[in-house]
Amino acid sequence: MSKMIDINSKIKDVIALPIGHDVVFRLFLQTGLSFSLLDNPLVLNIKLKNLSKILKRKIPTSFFQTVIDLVNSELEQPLEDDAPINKAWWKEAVFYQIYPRSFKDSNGDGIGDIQGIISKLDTLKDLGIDCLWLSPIYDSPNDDNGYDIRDYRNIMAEFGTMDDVDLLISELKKRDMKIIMDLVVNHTSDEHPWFQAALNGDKEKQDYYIFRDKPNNWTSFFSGSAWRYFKEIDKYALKLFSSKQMDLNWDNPKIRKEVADIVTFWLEKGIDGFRMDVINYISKNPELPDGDTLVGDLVGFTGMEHYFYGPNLTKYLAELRKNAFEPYQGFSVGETPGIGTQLGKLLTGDYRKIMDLTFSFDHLETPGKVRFDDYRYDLNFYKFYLIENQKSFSNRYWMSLFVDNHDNPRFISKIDPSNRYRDELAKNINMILLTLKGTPFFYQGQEIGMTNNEFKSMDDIRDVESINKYKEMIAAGKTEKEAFATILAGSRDHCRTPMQWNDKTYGGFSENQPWIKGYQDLKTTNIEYQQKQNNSIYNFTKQLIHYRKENPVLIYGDIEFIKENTKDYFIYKRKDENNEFLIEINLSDDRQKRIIDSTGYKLIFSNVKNQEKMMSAYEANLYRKI
Ligand code: TEU
Ligand code: CA
Repeated sequence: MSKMIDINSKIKDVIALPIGHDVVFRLFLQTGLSFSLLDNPLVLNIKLKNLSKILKRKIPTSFFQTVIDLVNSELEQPLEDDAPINKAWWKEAVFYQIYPRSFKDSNGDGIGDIQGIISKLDTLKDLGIDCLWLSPIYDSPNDDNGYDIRDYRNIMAEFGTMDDVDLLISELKKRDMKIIMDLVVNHTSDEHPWFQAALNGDKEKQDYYIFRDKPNNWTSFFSGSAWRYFKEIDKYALKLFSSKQMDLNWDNPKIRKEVADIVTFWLEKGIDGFRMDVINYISKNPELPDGDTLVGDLVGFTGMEHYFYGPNLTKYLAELRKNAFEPYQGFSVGETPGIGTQLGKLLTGDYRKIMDLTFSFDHLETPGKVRFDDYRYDLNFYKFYLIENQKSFSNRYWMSLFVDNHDNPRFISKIDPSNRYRDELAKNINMILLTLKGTPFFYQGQEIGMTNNEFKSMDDIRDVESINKYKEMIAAGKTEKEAFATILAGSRDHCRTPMQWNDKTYGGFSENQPWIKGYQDLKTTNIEYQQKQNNSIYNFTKQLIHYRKENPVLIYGDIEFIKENTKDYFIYKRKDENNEFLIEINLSDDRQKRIIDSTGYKLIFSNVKNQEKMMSAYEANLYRKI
């Protein structure tokens, strides 16, 4: 347990506490302040009450109180000792996220489905995938593409039936593959029978949700207020996401029991675990106080300090793990926006028994930028983030490694929208993911270098977040052109375009017009073509995945960073008593001098054909010590 902070505490006392550490990191990220300030003793010794000096703006006292209360709400420190690594299948596995709607359509209705997934299992096995993560496939009115669930024990009709799912599970087992599903239990659809009953006056079911007579000032992640009014019972219900995604009341033990039953139902069926949607938002400050407006300005959403690491979060999750996951040894990875390194460790430390991994998003935008900004991502920031985390993770913690998912534009497009070095860059990133210490999660299309989509107008856009945001910008006076440009920069639809299997119409995804249009190059950006090309992104990634499996030092070995302060280079070693690998990466599109001596090493993988005297753009090499 550590000391509480107050207004006279210094910055260094604040960042010594886990919430303080993560919030300050987030603050620096959000405002674009240089992280090197945090190495400066003068800055570290500034008292909280003098913060306005470095932030160069007036700060109201209420802000300080909010921060102090928040930081003091978790005094536990992540345990650091020299325990050996606990081995686990999920530390060794390569995961692959499928967005079912866009993966493979088996019946020509333009919508991906479960039979489509089954038909591609051999390809995924060939690539070396060990475990699939399926975005939600449950019955849903699809306001947010399945993240609004109407029935947790039934399958979305467009995707197939429960028999299809049973077949999928058995086909996976045949291939010695695993599967995790998406557990979306921060909220349900407003069409869920519980919510419908609540609207019909069922008092017990009303207590399943968060109803109030008056809204507070919290804002939704999908624009506007976080509250929706229901005239049926003359009350407002909390909805942090779309207007059809109603937040559940986790303080009600009945909800916790319902969730445990859902988890048990699926684990009993034979799945291997869950990715848990916005799981760190489930415990809200029961008083639902207004959010601090300055905090809201800084993080982009008002109210977050009252639920992003709520008072009962770890208690409810530990209970869920014990009651539902442990009997089946189910694996869990939490999607945890806003959770940084220290809180992540408190959620995943093996001795804590809360969850196995988290997805943190702190690396997805460079400091001072948000997803909807049009800018070029600097890979030096990814390196900085990775080194920070890899260094702070002792054997009790394990890191998830990912760059793409269904909520973000394609990472390689953020780095270089011109696609000039598309192949080199895609291989470079895939090499980083496969050689660092942690569990890699690939997103469909990443194995063939799929890039952002060239949507032509708002008519091409499907995502509720983008549509709401567009309307909000128009209402605020932006021109259609300006508003569309913003959507184009950050839309989640970029990575939701149909998976490209071959160069035929619709990329072999479907016989008919898909539910969302893809405008990408079909000739070479498809699985069939790249499977036949020796030096394709697909084959590079595949060989590296298989090589990682054959060389456990790339999984459990130590990591050592070299010349870590040298800009544009990312160089590290993985080693144990018997093996040593050296990874040498150019993070820029410039040619660079070679700054390490690789004599005594053998080159095993490279994303360039011929190594020249200088390193070429985005060159990435894996060497093995002879
Ligand atoms: O995402 C949660 C989340 O906070 C973001 O990734 C979100 O999409 C964005 O930042 C909003 O500004 C999860 C799911 O991954 C996402 O697809 C769902 O829409 C969301 O939860 C609600 O279930
Ligand atoms: Ca279909």
